[in-house]
Amino acid sequence: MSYELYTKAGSCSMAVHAVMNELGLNPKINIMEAGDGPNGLKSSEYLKVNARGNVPCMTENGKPMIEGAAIITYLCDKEGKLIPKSGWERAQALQWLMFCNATLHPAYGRTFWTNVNVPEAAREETLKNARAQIQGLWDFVEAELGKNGPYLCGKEPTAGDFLITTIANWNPQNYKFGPKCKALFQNISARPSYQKALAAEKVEYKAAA
Ligand SMILES: N[C@@H](CCC(=O)N[C@@H](CS)C(=O)NCC(=O)O)C(=O)O
Repeated sequence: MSYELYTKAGSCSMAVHAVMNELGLNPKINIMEAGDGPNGLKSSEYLKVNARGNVPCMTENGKPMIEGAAIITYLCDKEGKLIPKSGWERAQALQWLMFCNATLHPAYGRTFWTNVNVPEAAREETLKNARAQIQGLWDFVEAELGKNGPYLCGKEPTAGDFLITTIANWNPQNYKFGPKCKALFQNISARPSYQKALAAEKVEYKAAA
């Protein structure tokens, strides 16, 4: 199998990058940028690969697949790692992967959207509310890790740990992470697979500090 990954530095696609490294898949990495220039997400060349013009996009033997959580689930199932095969353990791993993908990521998306689209006069108040909601999600994660840590599903890392570690690094100065969250970010970001993704995307990891 030959794999390629289209990713943008430090974005949600970096979690797919780290998971692919963890699985030993050796993808060819294409670092994309905003806009329609060379390596642009909206360049005509990239739109032929992924008409959505976003990341992540993974190709397997030239066939493209989008949606990070779906890509991660497909690859982990195929390799038999990071998402248990069946039963309650699988349900828990999927719960946390979806929490990151469908709850935490969109909550951050609202702050990014506000920065660009809300007129300056109303922006700070809107951002304050959106950030308070994100802080509530981090407080929830901290409490859950207190019941069953040190990873989201207990003793061993699963796929969601890679996505949550990546999202935590988006403007980490705006949020207060508890010690259990920080320890999780530290453990995951120190793994060789994650370090390799950070180096390739030229990203500094700050959320564990
Ligand atoms: N639901 C999608 C969301 C993908 C997404 O929001 N990607 C962002 C980076 S985190 C992106 O490509 N933004 C640039 C754009 O849409 O132009 C997924 O999880 O794959």
